[in-house]
Amino acid sequence: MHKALILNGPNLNLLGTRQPEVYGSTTLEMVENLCVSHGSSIGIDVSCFQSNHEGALIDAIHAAKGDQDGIVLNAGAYTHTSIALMDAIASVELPMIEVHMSNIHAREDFRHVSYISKVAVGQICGFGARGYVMALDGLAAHLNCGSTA
Ligand code: DHK
Repeated sequence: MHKALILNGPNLNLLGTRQPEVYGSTTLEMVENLCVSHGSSIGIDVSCFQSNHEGALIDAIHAAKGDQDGIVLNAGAYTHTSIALMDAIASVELPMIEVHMSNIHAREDFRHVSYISKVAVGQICGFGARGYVMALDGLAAHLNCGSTA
């Protein structure tokens, strides 16, 4: 059985009440429960962590090396700013799928840039909570086949 970390960044603890017209009504707890149950159905043991702090997210990425087989990351606004998170992912050499609830490409220009994408296997955005399930499927394909093609 593979192991994957679902890692959520700043403000995602407010899912469910935060701008529901953008991020939907699904809470972070619901997202995490969905990931755990979907993971077990496809042979992935899922752990979840959320932090509003860049350093705590970097520490979680470092701790995943040797413990996890892959990461599903919604870095929130750090997506668009954090070279440190990008470097952390590159450093641990774990496959990472980037997720966003909203379609960042259909929003403000500053959300179109993702440092995270540069070190991601792929990006899923615009599908709300379902995006995390799609990311786990993508990670499973990558881990089982060495690619998502
Ligand atoms: C979440 C955030 O907090 C924003 O800063 C990103 C992302 C988009 C999301 O859609 O999940 O720009």
